[in-house]
Amino acid sequence: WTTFDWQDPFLLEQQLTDEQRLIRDTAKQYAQEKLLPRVTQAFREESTDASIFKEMGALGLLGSTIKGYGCAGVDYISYGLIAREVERVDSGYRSMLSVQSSLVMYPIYAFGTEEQREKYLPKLATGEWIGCFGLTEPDYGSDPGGMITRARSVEGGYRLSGAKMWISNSPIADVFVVWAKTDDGQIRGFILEKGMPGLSAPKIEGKLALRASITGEIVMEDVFVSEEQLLPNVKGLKGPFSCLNMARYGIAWGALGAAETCWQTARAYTLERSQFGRPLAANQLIQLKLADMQTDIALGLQGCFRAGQQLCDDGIAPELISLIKRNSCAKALHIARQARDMLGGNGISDQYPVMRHMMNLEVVNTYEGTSDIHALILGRSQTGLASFS
Ligand code: TGC
Ligand code: FAD
Repeated sequence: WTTFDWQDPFLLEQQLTDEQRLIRDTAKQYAQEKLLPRVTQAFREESTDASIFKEMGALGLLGSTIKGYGCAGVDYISYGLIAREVERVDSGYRSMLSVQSSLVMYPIYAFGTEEQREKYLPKLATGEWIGCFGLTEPDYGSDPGGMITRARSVEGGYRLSGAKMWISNSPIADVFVVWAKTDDGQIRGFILEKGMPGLSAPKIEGKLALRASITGEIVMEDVFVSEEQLLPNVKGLKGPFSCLNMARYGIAWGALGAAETCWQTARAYTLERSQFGRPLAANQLIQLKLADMQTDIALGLQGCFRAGQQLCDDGIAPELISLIKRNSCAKALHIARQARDMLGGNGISDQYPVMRHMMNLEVVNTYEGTSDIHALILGRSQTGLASFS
């Protein structure tokens, strides 16, 4: 028998390569030293520090799985480990990282021309340019196939009209990857740039979650884009969904990072605080909650690791990504709610990170496909019946 490592029951640490550990340590040091000290204020004031993109870029954290074009070219387990470390501090910071990496750089890399890759990827990799991804519309969220945004063919290109809603980074974005239907009803991807006539991106005010990450709309009033701005190598919903596969995989790791912070905070707090003459942590009800947190996080991380191995090897089924995204978000949200409760009155103070994580995780459980939408994807996979069509 070996000794039980209560913080790492499956010894995930031993399953990582030296390179993966090094990348993880770099991300961890950055997140703890540079992001953690500013998150409370940023969340309180609902302010997004755009310089974070350049800081992440300098460390090779943006578009990190892409090979070439100034990107680090790391493997998918490393990408997951980066997301976990950043989200250990705040889901909003991980959101900034995932949108730039998986939803903007990935489609340009996977579906763009060589000219588009060379023009956009190096500046997105350094964080000099900030990107956003416009799929959701005011009337089409879970069902993006119904989108209204149109790209009408005109001489030399297209004119885009429509509105996108709930778009991370859009008010500060330089580059907009937007999905629209062309005259033949096909969904196609377009790269728009800040300053194009008819393009605006107003901020959405009053969010009670993910407040360190700016969110906005994308409003397009007959925006002209030339033929060169079309992503030529994909048609249909599989374009945006392929990007979502990558981002959802990162979220599955990231949400567990947030959960780990909540678990560790609750453990430390209940060891320190006494009621009825003994530490809270001495009570069975508290230990049960700690055991559940430990179990869900450890099993969840192992699932993410296995999914990462599949991505690195022969590829992965999107349904498995739905499974881990849904599982991580649901478990993390439950852990955050339990941790908040275990801190009593202090649990609602921003002097502790748990309520901020709890509110953020409401969003993480909703975006990139809600928990129930991922359940329906898994339901379809085992019954052969699509409940949503
Ligand atoms: P369906 O008929 O299932 O599929 C249509 C076409 O798409 C293909 N496809 C996929 N391809 C690659 N990866 C996947 N995961 C794919 N899922 C589907 C499919 O093969 C088909 O291709 P083809 O060639 O046969 O046409 O489509 P549906 O309209 O019935 O879809 C239903 C459903 C529920 C699965 C889907 O609409 C869905 O996933 N809805 C959730 C929407 C969503 O996730 N939105 C996310 C917006 S972006 C965001 O939230 C960013 S937040 C980022 C941050 O801040 O961190
Ligand atoms: P709806 O689709 O209206 O769903 C409402 C409820 O109905 C949910 O509980 C859902 O599960 C349920 N529901 C829907 N259909 C069914 C069904 N068939 N059966 C049973 N239940 C169903 N989008 C982007 O494109 N880019 C971004 O960068 C982006 N960033 C975001 C950032 C934030 C802070 C937020 C909050 C959202 C962001 N989104 C983004 C949008 C996000 O992806 C959508 O909010 C999400 O997909 C859900 O869509 P909806 O809000 O329209 O909800």
